[in-house]
Amino acid sequence: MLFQPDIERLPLPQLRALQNARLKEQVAYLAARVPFYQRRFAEAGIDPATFRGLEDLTRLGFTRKADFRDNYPFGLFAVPEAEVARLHCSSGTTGKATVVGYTAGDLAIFSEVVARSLAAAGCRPGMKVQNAYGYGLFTGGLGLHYGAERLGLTVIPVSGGSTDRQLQLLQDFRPEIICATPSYAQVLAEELHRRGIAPEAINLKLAVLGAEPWSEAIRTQVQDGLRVAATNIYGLSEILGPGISQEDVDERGTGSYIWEDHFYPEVVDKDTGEPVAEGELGVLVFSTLTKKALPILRYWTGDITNIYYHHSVKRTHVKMGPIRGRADDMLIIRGVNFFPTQVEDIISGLAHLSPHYQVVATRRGSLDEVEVNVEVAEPLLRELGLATTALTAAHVAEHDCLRQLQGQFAKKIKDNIGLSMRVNLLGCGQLPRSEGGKLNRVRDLRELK
Ligand code: DLL
Repeated sequence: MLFQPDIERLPLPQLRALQNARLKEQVAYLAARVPFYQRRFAEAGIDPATFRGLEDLTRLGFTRKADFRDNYPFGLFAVPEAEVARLHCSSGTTGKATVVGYTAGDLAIFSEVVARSLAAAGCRPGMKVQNAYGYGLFTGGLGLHYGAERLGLTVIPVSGGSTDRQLQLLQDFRPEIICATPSYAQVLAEELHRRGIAPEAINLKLAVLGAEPWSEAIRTQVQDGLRVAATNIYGLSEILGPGISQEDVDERGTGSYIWEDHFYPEVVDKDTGEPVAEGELGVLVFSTLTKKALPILRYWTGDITNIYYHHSVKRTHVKMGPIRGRADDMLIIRGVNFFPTQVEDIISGLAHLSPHYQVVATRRGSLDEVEVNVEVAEPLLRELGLATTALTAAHVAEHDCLRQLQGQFAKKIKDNIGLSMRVNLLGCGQLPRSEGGKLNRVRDLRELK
């Protein structure tokens, strides 16, 4: 099962018909089983018997993370606990974890869409994959694991972290594929370089990266450092886990295919909740079409992106752009809304900055302030004859080109985002790195005072 042309190339009218039929079934199923949705349907005046499918979906309000919390742990489940084959939790640092459950049938679909994703990423049966997503309650490890097995790959279930062991296995077992968060793939690339391990000592060809936002600059760093073609995998626990969308290895940079036969996407305005035009940015919302243990309608992911149809001969399914940020990650600084990924975009356009950055928001008196810490690219520091790992403000002051770089970056921030931010240039490795999982590049210290 490499490529499923009958599904992945289904002409749009047939895809819509399939989605309509599945959505109607999902609504009838929920109406019979889940009190939360019974109430929601009643409030929205939806009668499952006359529900017409996609055209009626927007009558329903959004399901949000708070609804999971209010129904903790199993209140949204549609099957008796005994029929739940596995439980996972979504990551998240605040409040109670979000619990999700799967029937054996859900797990089979989970494996199938991850296998389909890996195939689109260029993976082929017989290849070996080093799976550096965390195993455990996080959906990344086991999600990728079973999908990889389903595709016929040999899985090396190393989990996240333990960089020494990761590097050893890359050399000894010579897997062609690595699955990891992009920030951890950056760490592996840097460590290979730092330890002087020759590129020929490893055999990687593909990297399947996701679970956190990443940029084209990070793609370049990982692709060059690990000598791989790196593609994006997206997903979230509340809807399934990884494998909701995937970038094709030959169409890198043009968006990730959403597997529309199982997940129906919408993009809505973050303030009004109204659908936006195709291609416009907004909050991504998903409805499951085939889930049994935990079907969810109109889930407000909080992820900001756009969706669009395109002209690929390979597949008909809609594509989504990279995640631009989260509706709730948005920082409001002196009244200006901004996403940290806007800073990342500017960094991508400046040759002498590395993709490692951190945004720190603080409050002095009643005034919000933002600082951007960014590491300077190693070649420039070498060229200047500076110690690459310990750059100080004094060094910056002494070198015209560093001062210019700092000024240029600050000016671009001011011009593009409309905010003045203090820019600190750092040496290589001065900012925190991923310890194997997701990396938080934003520190909002304002509430702590
Ligand atoms: O992160 C599932 C996953 C595992 C996806 C492994 C890809 C690879 P959660 O822990 O529930 O699930 O976190 C979901 O992570 O709403 C996004 O904000 C973010 N996210 C996931 N994939 C991407 C991606 C997993 N490719 C939340 N790009 C989502 C940007 C991503 N953000």
